[in-house]
Amino acid sequence: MNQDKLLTDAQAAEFHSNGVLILKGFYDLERDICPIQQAIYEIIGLVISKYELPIVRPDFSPKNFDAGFLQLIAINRSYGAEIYDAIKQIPAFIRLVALQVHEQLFLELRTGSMPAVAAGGFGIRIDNPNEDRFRANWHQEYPAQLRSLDGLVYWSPLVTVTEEMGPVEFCPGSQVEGPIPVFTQDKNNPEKVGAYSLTLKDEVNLLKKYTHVNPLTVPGDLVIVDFLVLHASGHNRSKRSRWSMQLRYFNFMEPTGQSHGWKGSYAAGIDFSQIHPELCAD
Ligand SMILES: O=C(O)CCC(=O)C(=O)O
Ligand SMILES: [Fe+2]
Repeated sequence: MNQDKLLTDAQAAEFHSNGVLILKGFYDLERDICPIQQAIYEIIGLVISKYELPIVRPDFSPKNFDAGFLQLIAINRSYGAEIYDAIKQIPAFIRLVALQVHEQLFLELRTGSMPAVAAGGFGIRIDNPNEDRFRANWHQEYPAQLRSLDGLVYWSPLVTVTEEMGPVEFCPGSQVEGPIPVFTQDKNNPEKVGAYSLTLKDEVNLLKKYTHVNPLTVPGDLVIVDFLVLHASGHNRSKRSRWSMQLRYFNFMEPTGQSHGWKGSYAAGIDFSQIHPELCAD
């Protein structure tokens, strides 16, 4: 493993205090990010051809890799789901998931850990304008992912995120709450299912206790998020989808994860309430 540290002491301290840390320009755009954007462009093209859609696109560039996508989902929203499921299988994306720097960051932030990649815990979100069904409610990552209590989300945008696109909102410092009980149904949004339906017990009061930040990021930036920090999707009120990558790492050494055998949550077909009945507020 690389002996040079990736983080300064000040950055590590900021992460330990806030539960969230932004590393500007962390990835090499040409090497790490552009091949993923190019493959998404090609897959959108394959779906346009397959359904013989009357959509004409400019040639690929990293700035317009999603050209045609909004027209495509306007014709049929299910074409978007086809693309969403496909793109997490892009080899360049899987290479990014497994980059050694992710393991090294974990080791620097979690002393004595043995880092692990959360199976089924990586993907590429497409937050479409004015679409609420797949917006993440205020949540902690742990109930939605399980694996281990002290995991990290590595979040990185594929587009320049503007205020109108609804950047992710965080409550710095809220990881000190520890795991918070959740309701397994969202009464206000009955269309939400699985991890999307979880809602925090006593959400209103919890959210008042902390300041909220919603940092703007650009491709190449990395946001590291503690599995216990409160965060939520913003509302995309722009005219472009907000494309972003999520990778999740956990720690084989952490006792709660060990006790349930590092089980996954909804995406692994597991009923979270069976593993942690004490965290179910229903
Ligand atoms: O990108 C979003 O809107 C939410 C991301 C999130 O909750 C996560 O990456 O864990
Ligand atoms: Fe999350």
